[in-house]
Amino acid sequence: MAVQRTFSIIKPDATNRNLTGAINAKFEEAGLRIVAQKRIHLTKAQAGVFYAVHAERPFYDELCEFMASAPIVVQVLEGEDAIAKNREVMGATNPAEAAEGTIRKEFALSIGENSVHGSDAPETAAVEIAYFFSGLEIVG
Ligand code: IDP
Repeated sequence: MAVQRTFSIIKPDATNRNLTGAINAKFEEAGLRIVAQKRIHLTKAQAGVFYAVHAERPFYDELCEFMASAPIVVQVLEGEDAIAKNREVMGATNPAEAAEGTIRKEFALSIGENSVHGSDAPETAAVEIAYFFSGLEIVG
Protein backbone atom coordinates (compact mmCIF):
# COMPACT_ATOMS: atom_id res chain seq x y z
CA MET A 1 0.00 0.00 0.00
CA ALA A 2 1.34 3.40 -0.99
CA VAL A 3 1.72 6.46 1.19
CA GLN A 4 -1.65 8.23 1.48
CA ARG A 5 -3.00 11.41 3.00
CA THR A 6 -6.19 11.65 5.00
CA PHE A 7 -8.13 14.46 6.60
CA SER A 8 -8.70 14.55 10.37
CA ILE A 9 -10.57 16.78 12.82
CA ILE A 10 -10.07 16.96 16.58
CA LYS A 11 -13.65 17.88 17.54
CA PRO A 12 -14.96 20.45 20.08
CA ASP A 13 -15.48 17.94 22.92
CA ALA A 14 -11.76 17.11 22.71
CA THR A 15 -10.39 20.65 22.33
CA ASN A 16 -12.63 21.71 25.27
CA ARG A 17 -10.96 19.07 27.45
CA ASN A 18 -7.41 19.96 26.28
CA LEU A 19 -6.91 16.59 24.58
CA THR A 20 -5.22 17.75 21.36
CA GLY A 21 -1.79 16.52 22.42
CA ALA A 22 -3.05 13.19 23.75
CA ILE A 23 -4.91 12.53 20.48
CA ASN A 24 -1.92 13.58 18.35
CA ALA A 25 0.23 11.15 20.34
CA LYS A 26 -2.12 8.32 19.29
CA PHE A 27 -1.74 9.28 15.63
CA GLU A 28 2.04 9.49 15.84
CA GLU A 29 2.32 6.19 17.76
CA ALA A 30 0.39 4.58 14.88
CA GLY A 31 2.92 5.88 12.36
CA LEU A 32 0.80 8.74 11.01
CA ARG A 33 2.65 12.01 10.37
CA ILE A 34 0.86 15.33 10.96
CA VAL A 35 1.82 17.17 7.74
CA ALA A 36 -0.65 20.06 8.22
CA GLN A 37 -2.55 21.32 11.25
CA LYS A 38 -4.47 24.43 12.33
CA ARG A 39 -6.96 25.46 14.99
CA ILE A 40 -10.13 27.11 13.66
CA HIS A 41 -13.67 27.85 14.85
CA LEU A 42 -16.31 26.92 12.27
CA THR A 43 -19.61 28.70 11.81
CA LYS A 44 -22.67 26.44 11.82
CA ALA A 45 -23.04 27.09 8.07
CA GLN A 46 -19.45 25.98 7.40
CA ALA A 47 -20.02 22.83 9.47
CA GLY A 48 -23.19 22.24 7.46
CA VAL A 49 -21.27 22.31 4.18
CA PHE A 50 -18.65 19.92 5.54
CA TYR A 51 -21.31 17.44 6.73
CA ALA A 52 -23.71 17.97 3.78
CA VAL A 53 -23.68 14.22 3.10
CA HIS A 54 -25.60 13.81 6.40
CA ALA A 55 -28.17 16.58 5.67
CA GLU A 56 -31.11 14.16 5.71
CA ARG A 57 -30.08 12.39 8.92
CA PRO A 58 -32.01 13.18 12.13
CA PHE A 59 -28.84 14.25 13.97
CA TYR A 60 -27.65 16.72 11.28
CA ASP A 61 -28.69 19.93 13.07
CA GLU A 62 -27.28 18.72 16.41
CA LEU A 63 -24.04 17.70 14.66
CA CYS A 64 -23.60 21.12 13.00
CA GLU A 65 -24.35 22.94 16.29
CA PHE A 66 -21.78 20.78 18.05
CA MET A 67 -19.07 21.28 15.41
CA ALA A 68 -19.54 25.07 15.66
CA SER A 69 -19.70 25.12 19.47
CA ALA A 70 -15.96 25.52 20.12
CA PRO A 71 -12.62 25.50 18.25
CA ILE A 72 -11.54 22.43 16.32
CA VAL A 73 -8.13 21.30 15.06
CA VAL A 74 -8.09 20.33 11.38
CA GLN A 75 -5.24 18.16 10.14
CA VAL A 76 -3.74 16.27 7.25
CA LEU A 77 -2.25 12.93 8.30
CA GLU A 78 0.18 11.07 6.05
CA GLY A 79 1.42 7.50 6.11
CA GLU A 80 1.20 4.01 4.64
CA ASP A 81 -2.49 3.18 4.21
CA ALA A 82 -3.30 6.36 6.17
CA ILE A 83 -7.08 6.33 5.65
CA ALA A 84 -7.62 2.83 7.05
CA LYS A 85 -4.93 3.28 9.71
CA ASN A 86 -6.55 6.48 10.97
CA ARG A 87 -10.02 4.88 11.06
CA GLU A 88 -8.50 2.03 13.10
CA VAL A 89 -6.88 4.42 15.60
CA MET A 90 -10.15 6.42 15.86
CA GLY A 91 -12.33 3.40 16.68
CA ALA A 92 -16.05 2.90 16.06
CA THR A 93 -18.38 5.94 15.77
CA ASN A 94 -20.13 4.95 18.99
CA PRO A 95 -17.57 4.86 21.84
CA ALA A 96 -19.57 2.06 23.50
CA GLU A 97 -18.61 -0.10 20.51
CA ALA A 98 -15.02 1.14 20.07
CA ALA A 99 -12.09 -1.24 20.63
CA GLU A 100 -9.74 -0.89 23.59
CA GLY A 101 -6.90 1.57 23.01
CA THR A 102 -8.72 3.57 20.32
CA ILE A 103 -9.20 7.33 20.60
CA ARG A 104 -12.99 7.09 20.82
CA LYS A 105 -12.85 4.34 23.45
CA GLU A 106 -10.51 6.43 25.62
CA PHE A 107 -11.83 9.93 25.04
CA ALA A 108 -15.25 10.13 23.33
CA LEU A 109 -18.26 11.25 25.38
CA SER A 110 -21.07 9.92 23.16
CA ILE A 111 -21.91 8.84 19.60
CA GLY A 112 -22.16 12.54 18.64
CA GLU A 113 -19.40 14.03 20.80
CA ASN A 114 -16.88 11.45 19.67
CA SER A 115 -13.64 13.47 19.66
CA VAL A 116 -12.39 12.88 16.10
CA HIS A 117 -13.35 12.81 12.43
CA GLY A 118 -11.40 10.92 9.77
CA SER A 119 -12.02 10.58 6.02
CA ASP A 120 -13.53 7.26 4.94
CA ALA A 121 -12.15 6.99 1.36
CA PRO A 122 -9.52 8.56 -0.95
CA GLU A 123 -12.17 10.62 -2.79
CA THR A 124 -13.60 12.12 0.42
CA ALA A 125 -10.09 12.71 1.79
CA ALA A 126 -9.20 14.79 -1.29
CA VAL A 127 -12.40 16.88 -1.06
CA GLU A 128 -12.09 17.39 2.71
CA ILE A 129 -8.39 18.36 2.57
CA ALA A 130 -9.16 20.89 -0.18
CA TYR A 131 -12.02 22.42 1.87
CA PHE A 132 -9.62 23.39 4.70
CA PHE A 133 -6.06 23.58 3.31
CA SER A 134 -4.18 25.11 0.40
CA GLY A 135 -1.31 23.14 -1.10
CA LEU A 136 1.22 25.48 0.49
CA GLU A 137 -0.06 24.62 3.99
CA ILE A 138 0.70 20.90 3.62
CA VAL A 139 4.34 20.14 4.34
CA GLY A 140 5.22 16.47 3.91
P1 IDP B 1 -17.79 8.53 11.44
O1 IDP B 1 -17.44 9.89 12.01
O2 IDP B 1 -17.36 7.40 12.35
O3 IDP B 1 -17.33 8.36 10.01
P2 IDP B 1 -20.55 8.92 10.47
O4 IDP B 1 -21.60 7.86 10.46
O5 IDP B 1 -20.00 9.39 9.15
O6 IDP B 1 -19.39 8.42 11.45
O7 IDP B 1 -21.19 10.17 11.25
C1 IDP B 1 -20.56 11.42 11.22
C2 IDP B 1 -20.64 12.03 12.62
O8 IDP B 1 -22.00 12.29 12.93
C3 IDP B 1 -20.16 11.11 13.76
O9 IDP B 1 -18.77 11.10 13.92
C4 IDP B 1 -20.89 11.72 14.95
O10 IDP B 1 -20.21 12.90 15.43
C5 IDP B 1 -22.22 12.13 14.33
N1 IDP B 1 -23.25 11.09 14.53
C6 IDP B 1 -23.34 9.89 13.90
N2 IDP B 1 -24.39 9.18 14.35
C7 IDP B 1 -25.00 9.96 15.29
C8 IDP B 1 -26.15 9.79 16.13
O11 IDP B 1 -26.84 8.75 16.08
N3 IDP B 1 -26.44 10.81 16.98
C9 IDP B 1 -25.71 11.98 17.04
N4 IDP B 1 -24.61 12.16 16.27
C10 IDP B 1 -24.26 11.17 15.41
